[in-house]
Amino acid sequence: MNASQIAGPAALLPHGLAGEGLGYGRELIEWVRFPALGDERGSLVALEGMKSVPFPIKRVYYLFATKEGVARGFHAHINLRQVAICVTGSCRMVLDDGCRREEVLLRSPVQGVLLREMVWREMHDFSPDCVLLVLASEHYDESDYIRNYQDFLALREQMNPMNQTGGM
Ligand code: T46
Repeated sequence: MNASQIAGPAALLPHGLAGEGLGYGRELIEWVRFPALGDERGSLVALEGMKSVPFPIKRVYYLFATKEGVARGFHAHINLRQVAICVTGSCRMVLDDGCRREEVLLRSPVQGVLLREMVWREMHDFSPDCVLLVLASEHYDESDYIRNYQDFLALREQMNPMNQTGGM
């Protein structure tokens, strides 16, 4: 796929992604923190869309029993926001916006990392007990995935407001 072939998905972006929506000028790594509501019995975390989670939650899934040495992800999403929380165990997540590539260690049930649109993600080094909980802003849609890194870079470049001429 080349940049001209992916003009379709870019043109169809429901949020009209550009600038802020694509994360320009923002930190690549954004943590979302959840207060632990504890008492003498233990701890509890409540995850609420548009409250502790910065979007309405349409889908929840979790990764568990990931085999040793296996890495997952290796894709970006055109129109999906997610928060990933390691509720038990740990894993390393790499985020890449085409300009910056940073990594975080997820190992806390009281904070998650925000996965914005058009950010390439990879997950590595899952501990045997890792349960990675993911809250998603949209239902599952395979057509929303960009699974080729070169296509991702081309689409990012095409959507960069610095490259927009402003007219047709
Ligand atoms: C992401 C990272 C963090 C479904 O049928 N429904 C779903 O909601 C999901 C998430 C997946 N699937 C199917 C699609 C594949 O046949 O489950 C299989 C494994 O999915 P995938 O290879 O995409 O899994 P990961 O771990 O590479 O990526 C997942 C999410 O798909 C992705 O959105 O951001 O976790």
